[in-house]
Amino acid sequence: FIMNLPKEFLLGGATAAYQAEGATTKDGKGKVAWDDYLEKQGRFKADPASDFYNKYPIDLKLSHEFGVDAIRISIAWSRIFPNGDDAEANPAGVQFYHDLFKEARAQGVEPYVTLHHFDTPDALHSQGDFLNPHTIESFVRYAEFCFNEYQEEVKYWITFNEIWPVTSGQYLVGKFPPAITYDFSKTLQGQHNMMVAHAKAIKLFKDKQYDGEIGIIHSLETKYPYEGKKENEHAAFLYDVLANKFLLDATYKGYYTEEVMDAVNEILLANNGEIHITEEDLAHLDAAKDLNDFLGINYYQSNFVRAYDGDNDIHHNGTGEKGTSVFALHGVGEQMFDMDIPRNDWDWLIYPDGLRDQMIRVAKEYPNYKKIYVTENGMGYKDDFNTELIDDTPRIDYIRKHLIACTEAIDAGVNVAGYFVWSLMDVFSWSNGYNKRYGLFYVDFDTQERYPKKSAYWWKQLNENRDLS
Ligand code: BGP
Repeated sequence: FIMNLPKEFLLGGATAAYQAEGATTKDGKGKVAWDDYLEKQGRFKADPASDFYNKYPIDLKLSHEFGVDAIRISIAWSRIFPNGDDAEANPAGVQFYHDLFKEARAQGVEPYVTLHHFDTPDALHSQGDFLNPHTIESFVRYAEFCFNEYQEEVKYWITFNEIWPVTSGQYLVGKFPPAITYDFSKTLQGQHNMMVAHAKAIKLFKDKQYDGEIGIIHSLETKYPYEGKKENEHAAFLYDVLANKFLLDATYKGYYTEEVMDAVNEILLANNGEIHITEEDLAHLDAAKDLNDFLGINYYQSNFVRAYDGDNDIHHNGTGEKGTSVFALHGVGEQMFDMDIPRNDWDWLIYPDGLRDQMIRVAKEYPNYKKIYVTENGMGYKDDFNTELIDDTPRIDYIRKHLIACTEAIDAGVNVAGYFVWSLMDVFSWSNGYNKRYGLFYVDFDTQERYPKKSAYWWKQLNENRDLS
């Protein structure tokens, strides 16, 4: 068992356009559904967020200085095509990302670029988002534009960030626009359609022989039966299919196994839902199943699941009031919180073993996976600001334990190539606003000053000595 991180193991930091950039209406950027949704909600806005639109040279310089060798950035689709499917690209938006990527290269920070991170242009989102096939076509066209335009600067591409969280946020939990609840048909159809869009985009990338690598990011929270009980095993399995395995099958098998479809149909039957999967869709999935150069896993927590037959009942803890989370899906299962496992103020269970187990499972069940990066992992924490040193020891402990989980997976034979901490600097959180901080660098959102936290100094040292003990 290795306690040292391999020398070549990549250490990066993650961000996303809408959560970092601000400037939501600048230089011709088109609207996204979040703009109106957040305004109506009235709790917080995504402007100026971390003002990354203007401050990126500072964040990249800090990355360079503190041993952050790669940065996950996403392109805001609506900066490039304000309505998602415009005939012409918006020159100012296109230029912004050239400048950003060039600056990353100048600082020796490798950009890993996500094409879609929860921010479909409103013009397409309001027409059904990915439930509408036109959005699939528009996405592929936007992807091709980016592959072409940024081919000199970008060598690592990611099609989608977290298909399950975005579709469930939109159609099941109702915490993301259009805030629909308990609609299993839309949730599953949305997942499937986004996978078709992914398959088409990577096929195109490979057919046109762009230089570099391409992959997809799934949020994979490991589902364990509550109290290890037999009667809860099926619930954990159903929930795993819904959130993980449906997407993994689409990614790496190119079809849904009978076991997975049985589970999907059981969930849909219990909730009066339906899904449409055509032969043509399956042909697209099949053509792409061996083209993923890497899988990004975003991992924050695992879930312990108990069988549940009551009504759908979700309370999303979006305030950090510990103990308020409820997540119970009719005919699927209920998440339990009373185990002897630490959790943060948002009720996210801190369970590094789940990351190791998940990576081992992917390698075993999907042997054509090639390579894994942890593309997000980190700890939401209410940091106390002071000008001396922001002491975020619990975050350091969290990151260290999850990196150890990576070494355990490597030791078990899994090809884990790197880890991106969420987040590089503090950013805006979709459903929590600004009190749930994740960054190595503290952002004073009033002045937009950056301050390295204790975790940033620890990270710098880790990158040098690779010592996890
Ligand atoms: C992931 C998203 C990120 C980020 C992170 C933390 O689901 O990809 O965008 O937000 O979770 O989540 P939260 O901000 O809800 O704590």
